[in-house]
Amino acid sequence: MSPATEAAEAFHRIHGRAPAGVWSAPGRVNLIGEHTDYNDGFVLPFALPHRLAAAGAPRQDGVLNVATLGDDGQLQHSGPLEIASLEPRSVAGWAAYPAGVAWVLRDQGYAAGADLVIAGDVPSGAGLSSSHALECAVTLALLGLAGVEIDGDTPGAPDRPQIALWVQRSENDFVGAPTGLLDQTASLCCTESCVLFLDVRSGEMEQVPFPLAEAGVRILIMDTRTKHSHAEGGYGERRRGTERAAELLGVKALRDVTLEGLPAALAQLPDELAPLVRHVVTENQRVLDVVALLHQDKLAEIGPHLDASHVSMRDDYRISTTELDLAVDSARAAGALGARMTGGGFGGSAIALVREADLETVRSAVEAAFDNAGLRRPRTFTAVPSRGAGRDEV
Ligand code: GAF
Repeated sequence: MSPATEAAEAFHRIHGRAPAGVWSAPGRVNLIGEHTDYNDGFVLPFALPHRLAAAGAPRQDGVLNVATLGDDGQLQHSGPLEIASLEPRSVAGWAAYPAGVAWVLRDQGYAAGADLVIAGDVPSGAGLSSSHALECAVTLALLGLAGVEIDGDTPGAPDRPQIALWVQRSENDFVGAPTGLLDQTASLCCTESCVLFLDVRSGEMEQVPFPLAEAGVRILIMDTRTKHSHAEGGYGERRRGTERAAELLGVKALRDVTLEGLPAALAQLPDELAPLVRHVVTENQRVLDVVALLHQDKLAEIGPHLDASHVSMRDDYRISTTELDLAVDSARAAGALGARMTGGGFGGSAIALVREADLETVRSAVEAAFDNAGLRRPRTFTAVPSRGAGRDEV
């Protein structure tokens, strides 16, 4: 059953009537371009086939009421959230995400209440952006229930990049997570069969074809099912480090440091900041190099850039973990063409580019490596670039 049908059926069970509509949004993997988004740089994500769907109906009393259906079939309820009284940090746990977007939409003049039921299959806590899938699905649902269809002909309707900025605001200011624009833009703007080349500074986007089947390769996702306790603090600390480095270098953002200017920039920086800058500057270049290879139909040749990206995150940005390194190293040793951790780091998932014929060998080798190390096996699956968020027919 699709997430949309599942959400619609659950809505019917809970509320005794059909929902007025269903909207869904995907999780993402980032192919390359990590921790570059908040440095005004480049990213290259694609949307997963995994989605979260929000089935909803309007309410007239200004209350947002959200229920989510967990993997175990259990429902969790947010309790009634009065939209007019929402304040930053006033809601804890998963309900902070839907409450946060309702808070932002209130400022945009959309303050009506809704009953929402969420269902879907984006793995949570896997670094695959389930929180952004939730935020994007809820945003589209609240807008849709207010009569605003983003791809329709509603006059003055916000476009997808505008909605991504609203979702970022809800995450930064309401939830309190200092994240960049990568995840919500991926969830909203990615398209089937393509990776999204986004220049975060200018907002320019290009859908770059990513023909995995034609190239005879697959992307293997390895969810290590780990999250390390320093994840929250570590992200903000890295972000502040890069902002401080930009300040010391007298540039608006690290995007303004070129590869040619990198040695001189590094010489000006304290030891603790130099590796962060080296990661961001070289990672931006790796995104450009991968896009250039994809433009030349050389998908199977991007592997070395994925490898270099992982080494840079492990050694310079210091956001990898034992499990992520083991997933990457064992996949590479078993014949993957390239591999790297994806997302914010400190746990979560790694990806490997694998020749179709080598897929099972690589998967088994990764599992064996975790067995031998006495670590819980990662959950592994392949994924193809899929459509972005939108309204579903059920
Ligand atoms: C997390 C953040 F939410 C993104 O904005 C991005 O910074 C990413 O980590 C690292 O590239 O997913």
